[in-house]
Amino acid sequence: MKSILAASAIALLMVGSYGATAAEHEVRMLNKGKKGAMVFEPDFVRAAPGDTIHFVATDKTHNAETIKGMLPAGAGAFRSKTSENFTVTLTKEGVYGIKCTPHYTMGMVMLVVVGKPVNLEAAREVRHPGLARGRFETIFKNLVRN
Ligand SMILES: [Cu+2]
Repeated sequence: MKSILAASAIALLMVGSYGATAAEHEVRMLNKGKKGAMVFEPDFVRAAPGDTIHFVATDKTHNAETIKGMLPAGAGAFRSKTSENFTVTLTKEGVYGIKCTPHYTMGMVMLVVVGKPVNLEAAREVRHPGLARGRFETIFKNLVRN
């Protein structure tokens, strides 16, 4: 019993020192959501450095891939497997543009802002095909307003 208590106390201390501010965010990949067909829901996440994003394959045929030009300097690009859940921890501050590879032109995109949006201007200049362009315009407008 004593050792269990000691282990719990150590675990609590570790949570206190390492995990106090790290949050988990869930983004569902959907065929149909509140904003229409082929969406990430939510399509905007405000996070802190060290937070974790869970992409949930609620519907199949979707994935999450970083968009070229929409990543903070030094951040790693990623591309998840289609129809599978995917988890990523984001440590670099800045704006992360994310698309579903098969449904990019249908506007299946989202944005994560980690800490300060240090690469916002560069990210806004990236050109997008089809419906992705309008969706990003709306997301960026809301980001600047808030
Ligand atoms: Cu998709």
